[in-house]
Amino acid sequence: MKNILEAPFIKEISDITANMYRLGWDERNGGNISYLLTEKEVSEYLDITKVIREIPLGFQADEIVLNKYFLVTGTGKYFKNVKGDPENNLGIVRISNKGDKAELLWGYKDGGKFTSEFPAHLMSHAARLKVDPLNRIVMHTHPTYTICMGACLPTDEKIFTRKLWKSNTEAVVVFPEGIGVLPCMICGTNEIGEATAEKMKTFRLVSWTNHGIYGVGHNIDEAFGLIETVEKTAQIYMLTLGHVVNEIPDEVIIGLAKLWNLKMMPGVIDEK
Ligand code: 2HA
Ligand code: ZN
Repeated sequence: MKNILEAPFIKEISDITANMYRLGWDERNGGNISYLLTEKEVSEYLDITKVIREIPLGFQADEIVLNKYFLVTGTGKYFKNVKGDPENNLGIVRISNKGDKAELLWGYKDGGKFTSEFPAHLMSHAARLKVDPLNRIVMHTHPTYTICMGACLPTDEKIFTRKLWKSNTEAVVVFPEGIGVLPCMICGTNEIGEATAEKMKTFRLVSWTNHGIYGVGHNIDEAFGLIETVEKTAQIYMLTLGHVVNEIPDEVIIGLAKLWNLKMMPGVIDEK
């Protein structure tokens, strides 16, 4: 059996959490990541018949994630500490075949458990897997300018999407389907999980007003790249708010979508 601390997925999540902390997005225990692993990947490092503990989920997991393996950041744990101590700050769980429990195979060494946002993560995985079987990552973080921008706009995904597309020519290219928006809600609940997963049927990005953002992808780079592009664009928006003279013309946004053969979220730009 190989040493799990040398597994590429442990290295990737350790590197990205350290990076996100350094970006100032994940204060204290802010942010959480879940990474869908294959049985083959896990079996190279762990005896998958050895369950350390069973942890109740508190909700019924969707059929599509039953018996699936997830690497998940721990509740109350700090992104800045993951790299130095992966076994305390991370865990690998398998969703039980009844979908009511998580079977801990590794990690949460001090007796901890998965993030309080695991309902939103697991429900989002299920929603994305139904539209994109290659999706593996759900990433949640608190990027400063994205939160500022959400506070300055009505909770309307067409308006949020339009402001982003009009501020940075990369935006429409990176997320032509737009960004989903939820109003301010109580986090850590099944309700916000269900609302997020509903948005994930159409969007790879969901803004939680006054809180942060969710991004998904086939791998860490993709999920991070989506969020990073929103945050960079939100920074441009916030720094120019009230001063803009040169807003990106609608024709340029339409031209970019044509050039890259992208299907834009309807109703955001008047395509005439
Ligand atoms: O885990 O980010 O949304 C801390 C949070 C809650
Ligand atoms: Zn959060």
